[in-house]
Amino acid sequence: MPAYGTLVEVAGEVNAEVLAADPAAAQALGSIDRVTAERHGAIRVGTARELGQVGQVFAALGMHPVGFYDLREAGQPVPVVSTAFRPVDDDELAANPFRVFTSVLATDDRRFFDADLQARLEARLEQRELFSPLLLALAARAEEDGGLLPEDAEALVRLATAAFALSPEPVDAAWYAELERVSGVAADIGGVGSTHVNHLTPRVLDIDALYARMTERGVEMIDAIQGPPRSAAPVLLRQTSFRALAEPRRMRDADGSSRDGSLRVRFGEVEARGCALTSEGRARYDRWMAAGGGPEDRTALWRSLFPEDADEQAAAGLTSVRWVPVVDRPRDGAPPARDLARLLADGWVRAEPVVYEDFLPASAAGIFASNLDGAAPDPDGAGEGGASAGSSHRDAGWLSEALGREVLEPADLYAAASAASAAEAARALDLPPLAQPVASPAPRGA
Ligand code: OOG
Ligand code: NI
Repeated sequence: MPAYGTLVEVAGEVNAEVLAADPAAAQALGSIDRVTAERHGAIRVGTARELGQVGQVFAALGMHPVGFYDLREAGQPVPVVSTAFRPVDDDELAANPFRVFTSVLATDDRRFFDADLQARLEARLEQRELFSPLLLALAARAEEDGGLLPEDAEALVRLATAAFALSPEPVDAAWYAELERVSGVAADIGGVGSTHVNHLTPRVLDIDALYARMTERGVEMIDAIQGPPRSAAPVLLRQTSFRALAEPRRMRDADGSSRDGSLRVRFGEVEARGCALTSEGRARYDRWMAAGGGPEDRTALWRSLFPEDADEQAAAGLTSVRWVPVVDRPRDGAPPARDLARLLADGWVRAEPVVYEDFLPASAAGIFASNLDGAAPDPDGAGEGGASAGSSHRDAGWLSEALGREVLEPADLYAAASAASAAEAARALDLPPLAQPVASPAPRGA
């Protein structure tokens, strides 16, 4: 990955500094071991069949499809829909939450591909084999048996690693260029014979510091950090990336000869994670995203929607937290209240943030778009019409069917974690079941 070493080095420096300044605060959203090991990758495939195979490979590693992202609907549309494969159990997330943002091309979407191009594209995709039968068989066995013998496990890792590596095969230059006129992402998927990890993203504890330092080192970053503004009580996800660098690739011309060429496809990205949101919290984020305005207005709007204090956010019902009983709190006569916000204020419980483990569609679109060569194509160009005419049907149900596995809903996972902790806290404090704080609607005029 171009400049990956620099990115990981700078992320490590920044994390060490944030940790030294305040170890407890630095680890509020995961231990330094987790954060240091934490990566997300991104891959792109062409068909429902290929997506199903990806699902099998990741299932062998305990990674499940979570979330549905429609990048075709973004401000800068890309002809894919996506999910993320990741662990879902608390223990596994705490140890290593490795996730892979996985996109599949919508070849039947008339806003991007006319019927002729669709047919030629699908014919090529049907012919290629991203994963060998042996890899798929080993993955199925690993999933079924909950593991493999050491030599089989080694073979699985070796085959899977090779399947996600950049291929040295020459690229059909004319075909690649034809797809690139529709979308650089379409070319990266359908213009080559295999898939590859597009980027591998480390996590950093201060993304503003990282952005400045990468710029100082001469790496050209994209214009902005995607996601919410900087905050003392971060929520969701902030991301930034640097532009894809030209990498040498062999190109094949129409006469069958091959030559040295280059493609800009793989890039570097970094992320900072915050607390997961409740449905009201998410509604506020969506409202903030929809609001226009310059950076200062947008930051002011954000501050009016989200308090700058993690406990206040939790008590206001905006964030998903684990309610942890404070068992050694002195009993000073007054019985504990039967209300989580009150219990928090009175010191009977602590609110531990549930880390946001997923992605953001608008940020993802920004990351995709900022790394494409040239201007974004007109999404209405290929098709017969307006913004949503010609869109092919895709939703979480479609993804589940393509995968043969249920695509989980992130909000359900966060709500379940929070509810389970509330039930445990109630038991520990000898209280009846405790409801989550209910958020009031966002302040008017905000
Ligand atoms: C995926 C782009 C989105 C993220 O972190 O939101 C993404 C891609 O480039 O394949 O990686
Ligand atoms: Ni990414």
